[in-house]
Amino acid sequence: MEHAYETLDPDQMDAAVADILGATPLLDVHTHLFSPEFGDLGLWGIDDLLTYHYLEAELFRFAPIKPEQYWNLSKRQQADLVWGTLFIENTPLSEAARGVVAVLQALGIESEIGSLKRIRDYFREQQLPDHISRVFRLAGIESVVMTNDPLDHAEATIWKRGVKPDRRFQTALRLDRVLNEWPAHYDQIAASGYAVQRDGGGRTPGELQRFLMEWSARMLPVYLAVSLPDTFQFPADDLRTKLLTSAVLPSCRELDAPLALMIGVRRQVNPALRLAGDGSGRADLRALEALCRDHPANRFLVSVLSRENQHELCVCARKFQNLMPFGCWWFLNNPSIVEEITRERLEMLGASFIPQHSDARILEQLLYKWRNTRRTVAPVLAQRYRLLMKDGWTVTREDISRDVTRLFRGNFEQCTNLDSRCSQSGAAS
Ligand code: RAT
Ligand code: ZN
Repeated sequence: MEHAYETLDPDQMDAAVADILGATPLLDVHTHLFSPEFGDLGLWGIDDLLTYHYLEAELFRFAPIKPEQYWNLSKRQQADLVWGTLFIENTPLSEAARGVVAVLQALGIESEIGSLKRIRDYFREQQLPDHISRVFRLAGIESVVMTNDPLDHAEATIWKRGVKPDRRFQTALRLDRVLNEWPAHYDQIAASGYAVQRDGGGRTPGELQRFLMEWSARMLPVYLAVSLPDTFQFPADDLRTKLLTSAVLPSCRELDAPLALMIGVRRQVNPALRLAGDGSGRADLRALEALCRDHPANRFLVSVLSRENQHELCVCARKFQNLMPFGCWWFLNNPSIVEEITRERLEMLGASFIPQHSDARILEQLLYKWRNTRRTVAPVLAQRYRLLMKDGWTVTREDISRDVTRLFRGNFEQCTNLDSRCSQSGAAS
């Protein structure tokens, strides 16, 4: 148990872990951000921050306005209403609301009551490229992974122009429309020259693979991804199983890329709220066991939305080398729940998981979401080290650094096999 390096005392642990977490540039493995090349698809600034769908859901709890009336307002009017309701008439106590306050503080903007004009002036003066660099630096983030949908018309048009995203923004090929809404979208794929059918029959498997490979050549995704309902079953006698096994999983193998599964969303529980109208439900993780067991040559990055599924996910990860749990997703991204899940994962998986991603939709959210993550994870990690020391192990700064790097970078790099894929393709990033 001798280490060559300086060992730490238990009472130095909180500060040491916080320092190391603060100084390590992290990878954000799932966001909805876009690099500047995607123009207006990339959201930033105060009006986008205030109209974040997490805050819109909260607005309807505090203001009598009906969703239809809200959607008829301009974005600026919506932002005024959210600000007035959640920040002036009420205290911004929720995580999403506190997040806006933390962003303003991180950027050095004074947010005295009623100063929305001053905040808007600040953002109007920013030049996007410099602003992005500043936000990344202040958030301690090296790169983020976008969510890229080849069946989104506006986005696909930009890709077809041959865009090469800023290298701090990596790509993930999103498959929700393919795997969850095939009957509504297969004709879009067919219209672009692939012989796919509504029932998934005929030449569909090969042609869908060809579609995925061509879009992957264009996007260079670090992984393919899909969100799945709480009712997800696998294998099942359904179109999703057919498309997964005949086209998506083989494409992932050919690309040597993992498939990210985000399981447990109940889309449009209240459609009137649009993006804010989704809910969560407990999933049957036997489906995940079957996927990992029956497809050992595939790798899976997995996040589950229901709090009740978290322990089962850890158990499942102990059984399958090809499963990498990641993040505390969406309704779970609250300090109390992140703390609980992270502790559980450390206890069951050591450092073999990815603790968090931001799911940021608006650039500046990186500031509060990563600040919160560091704040919440640091004491949980420190407590593990203290327990280890009590049991007779010595812990050095180098140990902590190695663990933090593994948790927030190495596990993702290993799962996406980025080093080897880049060296094989000669790619620069
Ligand atoms: O967290 C969110 O912003 C959700 O709206 C979803 O986008 C979710 O993260 C997803 O990727 O489906
Ligand atoms: Zn997301």
